[in-house]
Amino acid sequence: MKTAAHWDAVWQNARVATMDAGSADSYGVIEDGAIAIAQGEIAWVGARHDLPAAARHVRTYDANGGWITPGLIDCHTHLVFAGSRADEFEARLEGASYEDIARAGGGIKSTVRATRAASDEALVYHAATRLAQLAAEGVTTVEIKSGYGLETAHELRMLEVARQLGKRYPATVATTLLAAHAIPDEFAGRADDYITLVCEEMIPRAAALGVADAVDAFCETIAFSVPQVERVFRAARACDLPVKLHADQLSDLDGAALAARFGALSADHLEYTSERGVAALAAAGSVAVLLPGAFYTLRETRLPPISALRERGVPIAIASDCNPGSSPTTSLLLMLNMACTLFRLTPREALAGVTRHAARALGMSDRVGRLKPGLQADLALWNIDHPRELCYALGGNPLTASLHRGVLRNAASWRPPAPGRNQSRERVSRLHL
Ligand code: DI6
Ligand code: FE
Repeated sequence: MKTAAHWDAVWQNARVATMDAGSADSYGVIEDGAIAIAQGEIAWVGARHDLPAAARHVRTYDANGGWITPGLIDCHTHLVFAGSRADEFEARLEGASYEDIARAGGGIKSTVRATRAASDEALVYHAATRLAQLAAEGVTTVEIKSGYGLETAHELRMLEVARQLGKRYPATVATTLLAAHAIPDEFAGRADDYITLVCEEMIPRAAALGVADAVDAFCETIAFSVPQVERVFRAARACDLPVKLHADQLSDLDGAALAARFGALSADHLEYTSERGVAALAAAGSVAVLLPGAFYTLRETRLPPISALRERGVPIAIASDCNPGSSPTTSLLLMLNMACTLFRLTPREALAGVTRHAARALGMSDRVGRLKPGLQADLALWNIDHPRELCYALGGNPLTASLHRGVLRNAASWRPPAPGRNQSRERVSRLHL
């Protein structure tokens, strides 16, 4: 542990919610707290009166009596994509069904077309804009999935764009290969052949290039079957990549149990998950990631099995699922409110869902998600009277400042210059793939 002589900064005059497990109130409240930072890591957390005497010589920042929580973590997004599906939103309100739209070539496929056609610069620009919107509400770590390329070069390009975001902007980015998201037109009627391509080419290449931290799949009647996902997971395992799963979102295919069999970091959505599936998740130690934005947008009425998850002690995370079809949102604070209002999570459960449990869903518990010595100094400072207010408000943004790896950041200045209008897909390989 670094002594005060090596500290770079001390934040004080703060009320701290460490979100560390085991604390009596589960927010981990320290009234009149202080946090010391050294080389981008948290060096010390505690009550101000316990600060060592040498802290006097360290540069001190005043939190003005506000609250400090861990930087928030959005552990399930599809942040990199081009185009908008507002036309489909409008068409549905004028009577078209989701199926009509898909048959007319819309839905996920329309986003695949727009994403393939977009230049690297356009993809970075739009994703950076969304990342800045998340960051403006205190998000310091974000998971980003591919899945709108559905072709080796384009899937790898999406992951590379996500990696670039993590290098260019002050946020930690975890990437997930979701090549098994939909069956591309080129493989219509040949889903097994597409899965072969995913297993034999996409996963090994993503692993070799180091652009994927995990592998995900969409297990659903309209997407991939259990045996197809098992092939994907075996290929991931052969490359030492952990897995996650879009499970039981629209029907119960026993997706949660499938994820558990492979020791998945998380199983996500879970509206139709059975008791058996919940028991399997508990035994495997997988996190249940709930996505209230998709539940709301699709006007789903079947609730995820919250009480069973609680009873079995399955850690629950909350994420935005930011995507242009089923969850067009970049507000994790709104997701906190929806998790409480729609799913009846308590504010402390919801807040754990975007901090310590979200970190676990990414396999990053030793780096982010709590205020604890040795973890990244990712902090969100809030003008609130109690952390429950982060869940209570429907809109508004009480963030006053945030730090990523100990550095104060300004999300408002992130937006890169807008790319020219006519850049197109000759740029596919520019990101050294
Ligand atoms: N489940 C979802 O809700 C999104 N992907 C998935 O597997 C939908 C993505 C989209 O409609 O573009
Ligand atoms: Fe998703």
